[in-house]
This record gives sequence, C-alpha cells and structure tokens, in this order.
Amino acid sequence: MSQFKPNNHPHRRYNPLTQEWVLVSPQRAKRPWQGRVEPLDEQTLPAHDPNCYLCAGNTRVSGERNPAYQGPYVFKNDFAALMDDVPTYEQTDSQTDNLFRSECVAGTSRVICFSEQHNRTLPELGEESIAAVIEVWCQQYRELGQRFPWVQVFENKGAINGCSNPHPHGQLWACSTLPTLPACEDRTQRDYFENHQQSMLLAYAQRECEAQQRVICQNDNWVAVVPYWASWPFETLLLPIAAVAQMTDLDGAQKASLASILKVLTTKYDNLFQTSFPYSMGWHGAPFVPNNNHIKSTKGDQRHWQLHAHFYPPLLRSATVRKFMVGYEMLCEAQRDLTPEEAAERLRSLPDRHYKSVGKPG
Ligand code: H2U
Ligand code: ZN
Repeated sequence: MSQFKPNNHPHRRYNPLTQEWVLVSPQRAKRPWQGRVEPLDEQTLPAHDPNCYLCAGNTRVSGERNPAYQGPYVFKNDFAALMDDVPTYEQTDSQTDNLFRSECVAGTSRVICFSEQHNRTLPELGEESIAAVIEVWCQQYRELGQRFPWVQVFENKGAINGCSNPHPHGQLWACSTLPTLPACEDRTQRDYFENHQQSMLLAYAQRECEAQQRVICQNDNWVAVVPYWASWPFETLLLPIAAVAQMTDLDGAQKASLASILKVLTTKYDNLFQTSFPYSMGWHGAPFVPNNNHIKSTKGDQRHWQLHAHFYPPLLRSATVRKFMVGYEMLCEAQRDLTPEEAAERLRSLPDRHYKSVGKPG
C-alpha cells in the first residue's frame, strides 16, 4: 500500500463552524462529464432597462415607483418572507411538543440595489461604488440591529442560482430569532473560545496567512481563502485579519480595503470561466442585542464572534457545468473532487483585471 497523499487519496475534512464533514475525492477530478449543461446566459445588458423592476425611475410589481436613484438604493421587499407584525403565539403545545414544535418569527425583508446601473455587477463597479454598498450594509445593520438579533445580508447572483433579475442587487432579511446556521456558528465559535481562549476564525485566518496554501488574495485587513473544509468547488471565506465581531465595528480603513478585496475576489471569479460568475454570498457577524422586549435577545458576550462572508458558487468546471449537491450529499455528507488547495491555486493565479475590461483604458 502506498503512502497517503491528500492530493491523491480520498479523505474527510472537518468544518469546525458547522461541525460537518466533507468527503474529498481528488482521484476523481478528471472524470468525464456527460451530464447537464446549463444554457449560457451572456446577453449584453443595457445600462438602464425600462422593463426592470429594480432600475431607477421604474415602477415595481407593487405599483410603487423607484426614485431616480444613483448609487445604492434600498426598499422593502414587495414579497417579503417575513412580516414586521405577527401575532405572538399563545403558550401552546407547539412550543413544548417533542415532535410537532414551532415558534413565531417576526422580521423584515429589504432589497438592496447596488447601483442605478443595470449592467454592472460588483466586480464591474469602481471601488468607491463598492464602498458605497458596504456603507449601506453598515447602516442597515446599525438600524435593524436595534430591533432584531439577526440581520442577514446576502447576494444571490445569476439565473443558474435562482436569481430572478440581472440588475445587480442583494437582499437582507432581519428576524426576531437566530436562524439555524447562525445559531450553529454561534455555538461552535462560543465553544471554541471557551476551550482555547481565542476566536476560532481569527486563529484560522492567521494559520491560513502563514500557510499560504489556500489564500486567493489578501490585503492589509482582509484575506480570502478557499476554506480547508470547503464543500462547493470554488467556495470562499472572506475574513478580517484582526478581531472584528460585526460589520458595524469596521473602521474606515477596513471598509476601504474590504471594497478593494471584494473587487479583486469577484473579478477573479468572473475571470475563472470568463462569465458573470454566479454565487450566493452573505455576511455572518455577532448577533445583536435588540432593545425590544418582544424579540429574543442573545447573550451579551460576543468575543467569540468573528465577522466573515461566505461565497458559495455553484459552478464546477465551466460557465455551463454546475455542481449538484445530490445523492450521497443529500444522504450522507458533502463531497468534492477538486481539492480546496487546487481551487485556491486556480483562483489565485487569475488576473485581478476583469476580462471584459482588458484592452479598455483604466
Ligand atoms: P432575487 O432575484 O434574488 O430573488 O431578488 C429579487 C427580489 O426583489 C425578490 O425577493 C423582490 C423579489 O421579492 N422584488 C420586489 O420586491 N419588487 C418587485 O417589483 C420585483 C422583485
Ligand atoms: Zn435594472
């Protein structure tokens, strides 16, 4: 029997944030693909589309008209999944029943248009325009953190990923309870902090910066890695290099360098398959302690929390071939062929300049 090599032999890796394992099967990376190929969605878009619900000056489905905005624009989702005012549950069996348990949840949902430009995704915006989006995220966290313990800012990008509108936008959902995944990350980071007297993700970022095996790009304040335990082929984790519990704690320099690394990372993503790279991304940070008695508050000490963004892109080997999380993954655990180190190496070696801007000035 030959010696074990992680680049050649199947093994499992542990995700300390979710307490889940992923099966890595690098020996399988060259298998032929005869499965589903997605249609390529590469039409050239106008800077303003009179039929887009999100463009400036246009009327939305609700009949409300968007103002002639410039830069980011936030509005309440016309089809919100959460409602601000929900009747509170009476103490009923459903809160104590072992098998049929439920609880009420209040919340609010908003749409965040990144800019008035219908045809410019994050990597195609200038750093100042990306900084304006970050500023809006911070304002939203500050405002909604007064009322809700959890505010989920995210971007769901690309038709292949279920996004309904190409106008560059993200969303936020704020809610009165900690959702499942943030609650799990709260628990695992808290346990790690209690056992090791340091923040899990701060220690992790430092180890990744030292190892330089999975780093895609970094600057003075941030590092983007394909995490050791990634389950999606080109999944990334964006981490501050210093302790930061929540987006509202970022200082001016950290926000400016966040705009810069977001541009580099999303540019590399687009350059990978020379396509507008689809993904779901979102921010996780310390839950808030809202000043509203009706909302479930979290414990005050948040030193275990480290702000971070997850990027989960579905593409596997080209602009048209995606990974499916099915079969073994639905029934046992996530599985990947390409190692995280190989994925990081491919992204790292791509240019920082967007493929569409090559040959153009600036
Ligand atoms: P997604 O494509 O990521 O789903 O985002 C579009 C969101 O915009 C979606 O949640 C909302 C949808 O409910 N929307 C409005 O609030 N008003 C509209 O007129 C169109 C879409
Ligand atoms: Zn538009």
